[in-house]
Amino acid sequence: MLVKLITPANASSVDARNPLGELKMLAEAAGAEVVDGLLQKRMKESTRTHIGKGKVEELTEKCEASEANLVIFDDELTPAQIRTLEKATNRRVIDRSELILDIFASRARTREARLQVEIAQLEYTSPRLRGMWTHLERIAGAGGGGQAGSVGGIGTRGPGERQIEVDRRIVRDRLTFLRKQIQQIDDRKTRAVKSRSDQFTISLVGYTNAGKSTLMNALTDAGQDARDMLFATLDTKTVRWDVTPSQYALISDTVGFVRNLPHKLVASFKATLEEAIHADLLFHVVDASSKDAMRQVMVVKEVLEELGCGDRDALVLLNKIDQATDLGMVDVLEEKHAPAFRISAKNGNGLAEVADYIVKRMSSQRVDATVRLGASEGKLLNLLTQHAEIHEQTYDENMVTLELTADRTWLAQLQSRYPSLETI
Ligand SMILES: Nc1nc2c(ncn2[C@@H]2O[C@H](COP(=O)(O)OP(=O)(O)OP(=O)(O)O)[C@@H](O)[C@H]2O)c(=O)[nH]1
Ligand SMILES: [Mg+2]
Repeated sequence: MLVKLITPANASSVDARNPLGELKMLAEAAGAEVVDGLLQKRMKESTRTHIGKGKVEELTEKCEASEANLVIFDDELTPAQIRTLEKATNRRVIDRSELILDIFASRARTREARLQVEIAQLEYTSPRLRGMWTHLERIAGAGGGGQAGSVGGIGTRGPGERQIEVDRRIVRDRLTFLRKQIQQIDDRKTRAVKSRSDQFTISLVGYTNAGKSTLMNALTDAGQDARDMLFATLDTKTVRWDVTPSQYALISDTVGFVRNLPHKLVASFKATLEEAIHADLLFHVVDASSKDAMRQVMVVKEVLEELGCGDRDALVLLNKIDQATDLGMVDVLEEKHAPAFRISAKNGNGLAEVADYIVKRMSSQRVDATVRLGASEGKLLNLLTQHAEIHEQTYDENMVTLELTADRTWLAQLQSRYPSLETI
């Protein structure tokens, strides 16, 4: 059962045509079957029960009629509200943040992602721990464990089961332990990302389901999971994109964003998004076929701000142009975020133009260098004279020394292909 309260304060973030649409997709992504929904318009929320007292009764009746065993609220609830609502409806009650954390818990594959989700879940749920004791019995009976289909388990997967035997102190100890582990991974990750500084790096960011992974698959042979579902991608993956036969960039696919992403989650996903934070360029992929595109663009920008990369250079890619219907909106987006590209990751439209743009971008970073190579290395010498600007060329014995200006990434890539090319 989905519930949303609309107040003048949150009205602007509500999709008027389909107020419960995104919550439904999130619930389904967590493996729940949505049986019904309830909306209430009110001047402000009730401190005790979030929705009004009369609505709580209606909610209970609806739950009984539809045999719903879980109630999901679109807005954040206080631990006290959750307790009161659970008692009144006699059902497990969770809010949007807990739902998102649960999806992440069931999708996290790498050790790093698992640690991050567990930290976020513990941080989010530990203030509510007092409340947890009251439904421990139900949690134990719900068969959490993270399997899809164990609907009663939503909001309890991941560390949920563990809370049965822990108290706050143990939670704190566990958090300290997890943070230490993640710090080690973070350090390693920062080093790995920094070591790519010779390369041109691009990071795909965007609202969940915008088509980031599909784009990555179209450009490379990454074979990313690109199903029509929210948060299909959770772990960052970086692969090589051959922009031209002789030049490549490193491109990273990252976790999608969603509105009201729990803050704890954003913080703990910083390491996963390390690529985005250090990338030379962001590809901001937008689902241009969504009526919600304008708002989604804003949400992505907000999350990027939170991550401290709001000022990163971003190229807006208006994706799914093959099925976009509101072309007026696409025009507006294009104008506002120029230069933006209209693309279809699915049928490949517009991708050649993006590649051209990237080639230009990569060439705009020129460096002066002095290099040395064997005089007999004709092929390499040829490449250098073709692609770099040579200022001076001196021969001694059987070596050539060149003073030149060239693309930073092109030169780095040439050196990795020809280790005999020395820089002085
Ligand atoms: N028609 C059309 N569909 C597309 C296009 N690009 C992606 N899709 C579809 O949109 C859905 C989501 O694509 P993904 O690539 O998984 O999206 P994502 O941004 O990686 O999503 P998350 O990883 O879940 O955040 C899939 O069903 C894709 O087939 C496009 O250009 N045109
Ligand atoms: Mg994806």
